[in-house]
Amino acid sequence: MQLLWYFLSLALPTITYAINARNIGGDLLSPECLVIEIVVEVLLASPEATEFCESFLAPTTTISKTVTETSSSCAYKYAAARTQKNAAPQITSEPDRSLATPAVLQGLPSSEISQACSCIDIPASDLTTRTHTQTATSTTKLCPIPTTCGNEGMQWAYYQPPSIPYNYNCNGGYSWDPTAIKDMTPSYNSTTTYIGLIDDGTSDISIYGSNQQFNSQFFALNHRGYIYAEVSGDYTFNTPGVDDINFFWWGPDAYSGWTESNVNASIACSGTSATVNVTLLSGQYYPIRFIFANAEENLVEVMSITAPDGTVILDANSTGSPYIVQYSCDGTSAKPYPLFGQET
Ligand SMILES: [Ca+2]
Repeated sequence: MQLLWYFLSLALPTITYAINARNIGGDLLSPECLVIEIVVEVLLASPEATEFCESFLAPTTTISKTVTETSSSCAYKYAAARTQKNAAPQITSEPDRSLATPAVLQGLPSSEISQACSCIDIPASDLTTRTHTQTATSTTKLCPIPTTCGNEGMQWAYYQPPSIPYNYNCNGGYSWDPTAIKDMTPSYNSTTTYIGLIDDGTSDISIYGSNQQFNSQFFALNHRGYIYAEVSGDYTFNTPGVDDINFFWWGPDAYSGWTESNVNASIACSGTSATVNVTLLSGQYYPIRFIFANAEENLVEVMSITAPDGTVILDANSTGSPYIVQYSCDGTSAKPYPLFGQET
């Protein structure tokens, strides 16, 4: 058959110019059909030709379909894998080629099959539109992931309030009113992505990687920021021990109005762990505040925040994350704190 097409192609100019009124079944043939007249005649004699050509010539329409997938796990440790994905649409159904190609057309390229089929003059009304479905895949995140904008970490400030009482050997029964630093201008402030400080308090110290050295006695640290709840559930705030005193607030009181009486957890001169469980809702920022103070010598400030799935959100080894921030990028869902020294 391919040999036949080859010779027909060579003869095309001669045949085209030599066309007389030839017809098949009473219809005039176009020059293109005359060239393949033999094929067309065989095709017309083929009992399956019409049905095949109707299928082959049928116009197509394409519809787009989106399949949405949702991640099955919702936890901090899976956050890196929960990226939004929009796969390119792909044709998932080919044109209907279920009918066998008539023997006379076998081995020919689609363009020539199409030409031959068009020569048998099938009414357009007999051509049933085929449908292609293009499927795009969209993966949605079950859990929101906040954006970052240089807002990672907590703000902290160093003070030496004269109100910190002596407490040699941290013998217990210790108290100090942290509101003393609300309107006190700190001698230093910065940000940190981790919390944790242990020292013997016999000389000046660096705090949270600062280049500056600080007096390690009779000082207070004020840390404030927000925790972003990636998942809903109980978050654990833990202080395994302290020397000399530690305070923790969360929620609106942590932003403004924090006092000794509304503190969510406080611990002084203790090697015993203090734990607070708070229920947070996914997708929300919550103010958090830690205030630590040391009197003489040894100082121990150790604390952590653990998510419901066991992921440690904040401790002495934490690095920057979108879950502990100074403020939200939109400036409203976690509004910036006032300047240190101007807190209420
Ligand atoms: Ca101490």
